[in-house]
Amino acid sequence: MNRHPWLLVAASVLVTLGLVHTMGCGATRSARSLAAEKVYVAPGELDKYYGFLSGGQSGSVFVIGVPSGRLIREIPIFEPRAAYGYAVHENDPRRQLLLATGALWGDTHHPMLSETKGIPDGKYLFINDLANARVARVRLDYFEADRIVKIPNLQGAHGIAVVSPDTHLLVVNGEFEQPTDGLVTNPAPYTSVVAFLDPESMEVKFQVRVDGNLDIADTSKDGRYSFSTVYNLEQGRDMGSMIQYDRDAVAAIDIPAAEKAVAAGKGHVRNGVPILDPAENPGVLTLIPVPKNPHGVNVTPDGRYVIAAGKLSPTVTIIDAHTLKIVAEPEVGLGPLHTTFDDRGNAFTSLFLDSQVVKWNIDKAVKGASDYIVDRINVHYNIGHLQAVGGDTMHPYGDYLLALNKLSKDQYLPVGPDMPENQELIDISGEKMKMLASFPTPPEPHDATFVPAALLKTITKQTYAPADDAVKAGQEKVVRTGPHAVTVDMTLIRSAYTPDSFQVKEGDQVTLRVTNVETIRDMIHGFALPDHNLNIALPPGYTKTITFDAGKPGVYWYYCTNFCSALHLEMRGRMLVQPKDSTVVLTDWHAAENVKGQTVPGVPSTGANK
Ligand code: CUK
Ligand code: CUA
Ligand code: CA
Repeated sequence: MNRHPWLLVAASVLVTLGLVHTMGCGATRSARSLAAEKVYVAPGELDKYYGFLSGGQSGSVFVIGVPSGRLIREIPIFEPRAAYGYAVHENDPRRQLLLATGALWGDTHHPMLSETKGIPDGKYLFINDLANARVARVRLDYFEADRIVKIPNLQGAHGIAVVSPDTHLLVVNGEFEQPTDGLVTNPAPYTSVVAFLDPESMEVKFQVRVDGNLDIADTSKDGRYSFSTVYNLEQGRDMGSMIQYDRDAVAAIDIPAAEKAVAAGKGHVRNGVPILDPAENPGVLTLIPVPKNPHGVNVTPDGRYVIAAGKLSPTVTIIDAHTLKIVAEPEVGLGPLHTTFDDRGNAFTSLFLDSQVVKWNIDKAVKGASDYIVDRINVHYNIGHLQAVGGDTMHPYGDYLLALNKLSKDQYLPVGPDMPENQELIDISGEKMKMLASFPTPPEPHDATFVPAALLKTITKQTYAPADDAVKAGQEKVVRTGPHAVTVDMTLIRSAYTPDSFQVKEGDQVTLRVTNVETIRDMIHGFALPDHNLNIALPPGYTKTITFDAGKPGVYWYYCTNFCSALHLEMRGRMLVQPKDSTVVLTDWHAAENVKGQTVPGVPSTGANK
């Protein structure tokens, strides 16, 4: 079909008009297109980076793609999560661990990647639970929390950091002060501790006592110091008394000196952990006075400086990371909270009250030059953390920065009385920062850290190696192990359960040991049992053992909750629960049922009644 030339002319005029038409946000359409292009990831293409966002009060970690902002995955950690069959049943060992270490919820704030030579090695992601003094370790090859530990003598596990450059230790700050001797000598002076954990055993090696609430942590790039902000040097118990001093402190702990003191037996052991009192161990703790109720503390990628954000002071304090002397205190704006870095000597500080990111040049600020502020960009609104890709390592990438904003106000339609939580992605590759995109993620993304997709690709494992307790195909069985106990060894593979039925009696405790014997990736099967609160998910090779009460007499269909094949809906089986005193012999469907107390390996429908 021929188009009239006039139509083409009209169309090109419209396009030209469109190009210069100023959009509501102040950007021209061409600026929009450029921004869109920078965050567009075509179907089938990969994001350049994977970002790990702490989920705040959701107790999880969210994984997003950068630059697309796509939500890729959720890693449940401190809370049960039905979507992943995680810690759902009351007898699930993970749920019991969560309860034993505090609660079925957590408040995750700071995701930290393990490092080798000052850059992420893709081995672990550590994440704190502020509320219950816990820290978890996520294995990045499986995207799964493999350790969750409770830290003794500490309340409010807030700032965490790995000791650079090789993850020698993990640092955890205690925010809420506790009576020094518990309640033994009440009223006792209150104090906090900084805990140092072995990243492999996750054991707390030692703690150092520091008075005043400990906030955020970072470490020097040479493994010498940990730095923690202390905002309540007043040791006030209410807000008014916490903001009396003009200066609080950055607490610098000399890690080798502390280790030496612990090795020499200088620690006071409490709940199995040696605690060093700095008064008895001079040189271990240095308090560097910084204004005022300081919040973030971030070490520059080259390891030269420590930047403490003033929060109630419009300044950041620049501290020499080797001499621990203050070298400059430049003004940056109102409510400075956190700082991150590019690879060209610039720092980016979040300004909570100004709702801005300010870019400033570190060398110029140290030299006292007047033109150290490079740029400012508005964010929407009330930014907390910000993180440039690699800004927390020795080798930042200098391309993208994620602003994690506390409030989104007019950015989205209200969702009920609430507004969605908001992230904004900023291009920091040029002199001027450019806003690229804004996207919501579930509440409350608190802080973020990133790995290149190219690294993740090399470490991700796609199947589990069968554990020692794995059930092998052909060795499925149903065994009555006691008057009120039945063990079911089960396997699953597309798309059937073996056995696909078993019988128990009312009052039985059923121990299900179930293995997904698939050997290819992405073949997760679920095991959901109606009215038994049982919902587990089994990745390929994975084994799970769980004991549950048989429940009321009846027929219960267990079924697969994860789509696995065209016969996914047919993937199910029956648990037949007979009444306690029943003598009925159930013979429907499967003749092999009702073999009294016998084990018939390999026969799918082995009875275990009587
Ligand atoms: S603290 Cu909240 S904005 Cu928990 Cu990371 Cu700075
Ligand atoms: Cu297995 Cu669906
Ligand atoms: Ca204070």
